[in-house]
Amino acid sequence: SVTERTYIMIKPDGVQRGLVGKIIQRFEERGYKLIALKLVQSTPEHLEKHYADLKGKPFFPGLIKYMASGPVVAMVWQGLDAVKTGRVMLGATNPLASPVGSIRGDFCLAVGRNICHGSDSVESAEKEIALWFPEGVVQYTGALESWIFE
Ligand code: DAT
Ligand code: MG
Repeated sequence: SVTERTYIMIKPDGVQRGLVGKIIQRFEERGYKLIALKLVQSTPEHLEKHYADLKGKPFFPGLIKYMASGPVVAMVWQGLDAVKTGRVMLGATNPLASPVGSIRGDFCLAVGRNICHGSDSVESAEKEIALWFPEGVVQYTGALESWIFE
């Protein structure tokens, strides 16, 4: 639906490499509405909650260390089919399998340095938004909405 929300995060490598503006630009240009945004230095405890489903995977300790190694940009984007289309815009988990034109397909190479995160279902999006934005998101009317949605 038009009010679907997804949690998108620019990982520490995306921030360090100066890709924040480019990644935000893709979501803006596609027509999604930014309803929450902050730069955060996360902690291993918080990241273990975010990645709870992956606990036990061999790469889990390295993933937590990487994700806590610097600030991340936490964002919520809203709009038609935000979760699934957000994932398409990011590309595949492995950047080498990501099409050119996707964020990972254009900007990175290694699965352990894949620069961005996007929720994989509406249900995980709700959980992730609550975890990263306990203070809530911002509500406002997008001035261009009637030009982007029927
Ligand atoms: P995604 O980020 O595409 O949702 P995921 O939820 O399965 O992928 O995994 C979360 C992150 O963990 C992923 O972005 C990068 C890392 N990861 C996943 N599989 C990995 C692997 N086989 N080796 C190293 N890191 C991996
Ligand atoms: Mg995932």
